[in-house]
Amino acid sequence: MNPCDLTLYLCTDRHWLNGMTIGESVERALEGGVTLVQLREKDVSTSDFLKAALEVQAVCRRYGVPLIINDRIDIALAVDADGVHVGQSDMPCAIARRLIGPDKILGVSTSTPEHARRAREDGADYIGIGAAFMTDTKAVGRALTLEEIKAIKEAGGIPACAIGGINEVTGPQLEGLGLDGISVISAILAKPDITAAARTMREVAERIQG
Ligand code: TZP
Ligand code: MG
Repeated sequence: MNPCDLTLYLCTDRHWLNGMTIGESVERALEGGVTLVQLREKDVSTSDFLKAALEVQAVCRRYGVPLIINDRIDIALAVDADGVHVGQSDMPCAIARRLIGPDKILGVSTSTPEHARRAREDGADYIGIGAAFMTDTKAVGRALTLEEIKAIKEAGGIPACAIGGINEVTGPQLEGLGLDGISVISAILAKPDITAAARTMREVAERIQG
């Protein structure tokens, strides 16, 4: 298994499956160079979440890419996933760390420098910073400025990726902010050729790193 590489971090979204299984869509993205996968399920039953987790885990393991579970620590523990990602209204980071143990990957969504500092103090391995740009995928209120993204990254002092509205047009604007990668849903999964879209976004990600 590769360590936690934030370069091109795919979050899943059932909305775009178009007849594929979630495992098939993730496999296409992995084929194009995704380095980390987060299973992000909203409004599914626990049993369907568990089923999806096992399906995506089997694919991720074949590619040696870690699988992170969004929000549901119980699902992560049940399948022995590689990590958990929590938002500001989810299980607090410090408690999540206690529940999953020291060796699992723990990520936290942040939108202020204070969130980022607290995430580091409470044992996060990485932060997601967003929303970087406006997006139709999630109600985000407003987009952060590039200066805010840089300040959040610096306050955290741990690996960080930006999320929200990142595509081949907006992504290059993130260069020079000190980011370790980008997290993407629709710029990969909403595209007819998921593998080609992932390849394009991988190039964007490598260009903006550091
Ligand atoms: N958190 C902040 S914005 C967002 C999440 C999960 C949605 C990202 O989706 P997209 O399609 O890459 O804008
Ligand atoms: Mg959440």
